Amino acid sequence: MNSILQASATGCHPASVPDYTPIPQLRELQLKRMQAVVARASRQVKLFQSRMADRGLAPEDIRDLEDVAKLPFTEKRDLRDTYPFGLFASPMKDVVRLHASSGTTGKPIVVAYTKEDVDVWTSVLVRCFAGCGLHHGDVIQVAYGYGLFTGGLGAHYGAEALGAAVVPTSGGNADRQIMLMKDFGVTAMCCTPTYFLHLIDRAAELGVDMKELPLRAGVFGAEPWTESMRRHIENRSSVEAFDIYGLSEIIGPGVACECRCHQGLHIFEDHFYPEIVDPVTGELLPDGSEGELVLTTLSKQAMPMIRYRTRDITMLLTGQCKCGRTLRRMGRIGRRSDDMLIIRGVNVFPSQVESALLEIEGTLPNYQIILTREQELDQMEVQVEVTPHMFNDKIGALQGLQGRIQGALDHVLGLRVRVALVEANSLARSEGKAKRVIDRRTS
Ligand code: DLL
Repeated sequence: MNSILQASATGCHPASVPDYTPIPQLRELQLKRMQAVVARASRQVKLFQSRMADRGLAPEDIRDLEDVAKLPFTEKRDLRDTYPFGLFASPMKDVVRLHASSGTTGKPIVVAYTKEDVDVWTSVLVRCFAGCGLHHGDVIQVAYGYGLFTGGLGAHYGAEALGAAVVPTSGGNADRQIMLMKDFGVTAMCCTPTYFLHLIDRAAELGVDMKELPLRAGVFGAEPWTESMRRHIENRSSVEAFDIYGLSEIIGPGVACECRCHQGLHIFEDHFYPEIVDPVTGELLPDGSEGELVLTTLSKQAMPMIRYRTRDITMLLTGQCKCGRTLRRMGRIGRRSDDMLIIRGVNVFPSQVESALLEIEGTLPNYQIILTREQELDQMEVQVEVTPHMFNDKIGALQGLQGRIQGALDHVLGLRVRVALVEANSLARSEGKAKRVIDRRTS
């Protein structure tokens, strides 16, 4: 069947047609785009230029897709070291949007988009939604955060371009979310899976039966979740739950998404070139092996990313999906190879907590992060040892210190956390590496 017919036969939006490109044509397109992006980054991005020179590589050395493995990696550290605009390949006058995500210490990492980049981003989101069976006429509530986080605006533009009616609630205020879902006849919900679980619980408390709502799809991502969470969500509401994946450095949500077969997430390979590498050696692994996902943006203008080490552990699945899409699929992301935590969809590195505490007088460099899940929502408590002098001081001084720590953490993490002050030497010491994080969440 030709691809347009196939797309319409499966009820897809016309924008999904690239999902069915025959594989040889897709590989040809990837190579052409790979060569163009490597040439662009070599011309415009100093760091990439010098790494290519160090390896004695020129853009012309990329003759086929196997040559991609010769290219240098890019890491989160590179974004931090070139903060804020050092990896841009477009002049600021061509940039129409900036987003930011947590870095490993105080400063965030910054990502930029030209108008063409926003259009590509929108188009991949349309393809995600179409793959979830959504279309013109759906009412899509976007409860991912709007702002520097890519979730809200990314999903919003895609849903609007799909022809759906968008309800841009952003995160928070569960009672209002539930009221709008009910009153506006919302048919699809976009949010983190744990937030949706929280909404299910809250709806039950309010006497709203989630199974009675016209909701039929949930597009959940931004944090790891499991098959058992999917079952739980689908048993307690009327939604079919879809996994959507993405990261700011590459584009935001929309790098990959499940289709209705739920056999892995299709990667929009015409824009993002995937590889799986050994997380320790960086060596390329064959399809079907578990390892770290490495992505290259094939069409990004403002900030191309070459062989970006996502730190997300997954595998590329072999074989074709029953839906007929030729795009390769990846498995769920179950874990990361670094220490990044995801709390209510917000990325947090223990090192950010540490650098914030180091700025505050009266604290000791001993702290512990305790993660729990209350009413389906992640909670983070930071226990901080304070100097004996502080502890002997008046209550007011301790409260003042607690407030300062709270303020500093809110500022650095962009997340409300609890702060508990504890006496010096009261936190358990480990013999080797300090155990900074105690994760009591259960999936
Ligand atoms: O979380 C983008 C996004 C928004 C994706 C909304 C999906 C939905 P960042 O804040 O840069 O971007 O965080 C990216 O979150 O490297 C993964 O570790 C994790 N992550 C994102 N989606 C999933 C998922 C957005 N479906 C980091 N499953 C990534 C597991 C996910 N982890």
